Amino acid sequence: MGIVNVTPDSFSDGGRYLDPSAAIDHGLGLVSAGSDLLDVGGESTRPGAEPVDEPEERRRVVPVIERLAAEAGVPVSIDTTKAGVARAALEAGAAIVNDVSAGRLEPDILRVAADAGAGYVAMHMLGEPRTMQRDPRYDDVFDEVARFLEDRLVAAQAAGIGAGALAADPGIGFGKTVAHNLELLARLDELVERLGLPVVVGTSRKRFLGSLLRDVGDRFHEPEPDERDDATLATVVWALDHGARVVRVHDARRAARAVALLEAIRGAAA
Ligand code: PMM
Repeated sequence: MGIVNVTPDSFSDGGRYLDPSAAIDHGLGLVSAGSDLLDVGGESTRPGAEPVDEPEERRRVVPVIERLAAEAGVPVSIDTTKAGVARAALEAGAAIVNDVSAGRLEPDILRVAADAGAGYVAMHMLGEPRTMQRDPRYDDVFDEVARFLEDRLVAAQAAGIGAGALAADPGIGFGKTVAHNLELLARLDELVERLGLPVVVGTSRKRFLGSLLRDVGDRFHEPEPDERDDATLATVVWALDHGARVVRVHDARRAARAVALLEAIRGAAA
């Protein structure tokens, strides 16, 4: 899943694709580079980010989705927590709703996805983006994330989304310390087995990768977001080898090459 952020303030690519034609070109480029899905978002979920109102979010994403849905040749998802944005995006040709609130912020988003027969990704987040990284705490991060996702998937089905249209995401970096992110990745195959549906993982360029490299020792400095694609790849390969079905990435070319190699090794093992 290639990321198209139509925002001025996303943490790694904010402002680069705010202009619709730049975002469309970027999305088409991600597909040429190997993306099988495109995820278009108009509101940054960066820790501390300020919310965007619905008309502005719609204004950012709808023209980009219209063109990408018509031309990219792959399904397009809308990364939003707002029911009205999801509806407009689905009317513009999106096929999937990627909701980092899992329907907690605007419960109607579930019905919007159900009525359109769209796919729906429910992601775990502790709290909300403005405050989620202020001292996140869990008694048992794995169990709490798994339970949350189970509950939200039940709510999604109750709203009419078919079981076959659902996916879940542990929400790496959304109200989680480095240790929480590591435990969720380390136990990903357990999560996949417990949920019994496709799992999406988004680690691309996230801050915990920089923190981990810094903490490994003084051989590495802490890389800036756009220097984290190699670290991202380690987690992409890990995630796919531990049951993830979708990885959400900024650098589709590197990820697609890693996937091709992983598949070659798997093919030889079979
Ligand atoms: N991460 C971001 C935004 N949307 N959606 C899902 N399903 N999973 C994620 O991990 C996720 C997401 C934040 O990253 P960005 O600002 O680079 O888009």
